[in-house]
Amino acid sequence: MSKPIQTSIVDGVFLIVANNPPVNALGIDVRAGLDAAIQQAADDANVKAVVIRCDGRTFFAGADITEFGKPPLAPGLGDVVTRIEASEKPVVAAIHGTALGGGCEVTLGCHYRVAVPSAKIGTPEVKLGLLPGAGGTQRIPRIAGVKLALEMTAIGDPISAKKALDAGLIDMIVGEDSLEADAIAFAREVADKRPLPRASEKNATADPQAVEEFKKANARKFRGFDAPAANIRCVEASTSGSFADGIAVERAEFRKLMAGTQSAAQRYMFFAERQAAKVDDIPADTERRPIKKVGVIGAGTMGGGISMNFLTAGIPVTIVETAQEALDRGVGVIRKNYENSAKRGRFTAEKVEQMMGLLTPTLSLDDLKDCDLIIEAIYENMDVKKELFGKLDAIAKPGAILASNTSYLNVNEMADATSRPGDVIGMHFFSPANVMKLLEVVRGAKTSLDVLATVMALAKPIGKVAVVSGVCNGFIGNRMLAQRGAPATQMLMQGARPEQIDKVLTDFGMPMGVYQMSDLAGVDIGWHRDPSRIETIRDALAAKGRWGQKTRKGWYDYDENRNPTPSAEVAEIIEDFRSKSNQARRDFTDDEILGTLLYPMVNEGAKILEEGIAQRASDIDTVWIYGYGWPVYRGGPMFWANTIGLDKVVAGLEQNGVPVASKLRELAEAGGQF
Ligand code: HSC
Repeated sequence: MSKPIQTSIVDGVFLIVANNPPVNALGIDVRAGLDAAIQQAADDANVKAVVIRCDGRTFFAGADITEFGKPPLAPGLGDVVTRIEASEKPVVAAIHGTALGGGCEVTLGCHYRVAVPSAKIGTPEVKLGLLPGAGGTQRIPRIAGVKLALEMTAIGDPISAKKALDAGLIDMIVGEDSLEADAIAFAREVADKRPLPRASEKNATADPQAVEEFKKANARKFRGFDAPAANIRCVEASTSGSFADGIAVERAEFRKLMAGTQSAAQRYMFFAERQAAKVDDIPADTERRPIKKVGVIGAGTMGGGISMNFLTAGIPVTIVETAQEALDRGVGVIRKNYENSAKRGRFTAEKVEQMMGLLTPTLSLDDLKDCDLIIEAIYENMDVKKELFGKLDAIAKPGAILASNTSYLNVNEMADATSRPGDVIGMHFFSPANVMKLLEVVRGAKTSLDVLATVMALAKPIGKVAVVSGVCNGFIGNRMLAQRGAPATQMLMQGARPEQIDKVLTDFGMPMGVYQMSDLAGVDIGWHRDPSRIETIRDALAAKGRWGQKTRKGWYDYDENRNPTPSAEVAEIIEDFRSKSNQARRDFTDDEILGTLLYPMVNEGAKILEEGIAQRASDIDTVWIYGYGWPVYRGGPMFWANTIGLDKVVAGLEQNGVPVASKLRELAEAGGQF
């Protein structure tokens, strides 16, 4: 393998070029090479200035995350950055792609920075439960001020080259195709300028009001996470003492985060998400089918949201409904969603028109004949779906992929209603489908490999994280979700209150609890619709018109702004059921509620692995993070179970009389982990 750092001298400028595919992560060989190269430039009397550039698709995208959690190898990145900054000869960073994390910190150690217009610069460490630990929290505020430093470090989204230029984080935008030449010319220009601008020698001005406002504005977003507050503390430290003092704070905070469970969970999820895209038995050379036009059947909430994913990605969509009114309504909602996004500054009005221009509404299934992918998003009824797939079989062109957005039905049955079951697959989007990142890709027994490969690859351009699931009732996510319903009811029957159960889940970090979710979805979903037939608490609620948020009362009472309050009527209904069933009332601790609800889900996850429905435990975790809002700092149910201890999970299940999955028991007995 060639060395990751190559050097040469061009017109008196020492050119350092890194090449460490795929993203030029700053692993030990890169750091050592950089360090040696800077020394070499210092020692060479013919060198007047230095340029650091990267080959491949991007400037350094950060420290090598795979090294984290292992014994540190010298030189550390902080030391390399210090050495760059200490150089007596000007060092220029030549940035393209994404200068992220440690990559951004390398640029901040440089005396000057030039970038191509498409470059992005940022410190996303907070998304890994960390902070920029190589001086970033101290240098950014010294160059760009506290306000931007807070945003860049505690929120972690990269900024454009233009914004970086305005903030002083880069000195010049250069030609998109002439980065190296322009950077060398720039270096020659500044070669004799002294003193050298060093970020560590600047002062950052304290701005307590900006800090308070920032904390307040993001309180909801930061809830439960450790890293944002640590980033904020570091930025504050940059304004109150020397650079060295600030670095000491940064180092201590970094070490604390690195040793914690949250960062371990978030780093695990970084790789889990990327791993999920890989299907073990798809050969790398599998040819994908081109997807240039998509058909969507159903213009309701799901169909509309699904269509938006493709329109936003620039892929034309033909959307089909059975009645003009429903079609118009669906198209109207799509337009309104885009216009609202435009109001928030996400799109220009022009872009909205462009995307709407890609949409063809129709009442005729025949108009789908030239689509490469057709996704049905009609209501969940197997007979109706089978009939539809039969029709599509007659209409769709050869090679078109036929997909169902079912959230639990058997995709194999739909496939068998066609003469081309190899072309049939499940694409389970989550509501709202234009927002939620998860795409559960349901692989039927006969789905061909190239169809699966095509759909998995399609996820990225439409901004989704794809996870493959085998066929079973509810697939990975909903099958596990279903496990918490019965234990929750059982707790109600022993005196727990709906709001108490929900609070345990939201305190854990879930976006909502069992009963809040039921109220949002509709208490009446799946109800038999006979008010005189009352067999469950849910039947009693539905019979009284307590159908959830839509009727302003469900498990909770709602005011006009849909704010919930616990309901006395519901408490009475539950108490009535409890006393009739002769169950004794008892108290529940939060821990008990949590284990009672979540251990059965972990147990089901183990069965899903046993049956080969999910390829790997990390795929299950990816489903839960991106489809159900499981808090990423807890790493998904399977990772979370590992942190709790599988023996404790088994004991909790046994105590509640839940049969333990053999895979879970075996792992627990062997002291293993998922
Ligand atoms: C950091 O920099 C900490 C510093 O502050 C230093 C602290 C020093 C502290 C000392 C104190 C005592 N490492 O995403 P893709 C892999 S933290 C290793 O599909 P894209 C990725 O797994 C880091 N591997 O590509 C995948 O591998 P696979 C801060 C990394 O084009 C492949 O590269 N930086 C890696 O869609 C392609 O990745 C970040 O958080 C890394 N840093 O997106 C940036 N980055 O093919 C993280 C990627 O085997 N990276 N890989 O699956 C990204 O956001 C995206 O990868 C890019 C590219 C936007 C760079």
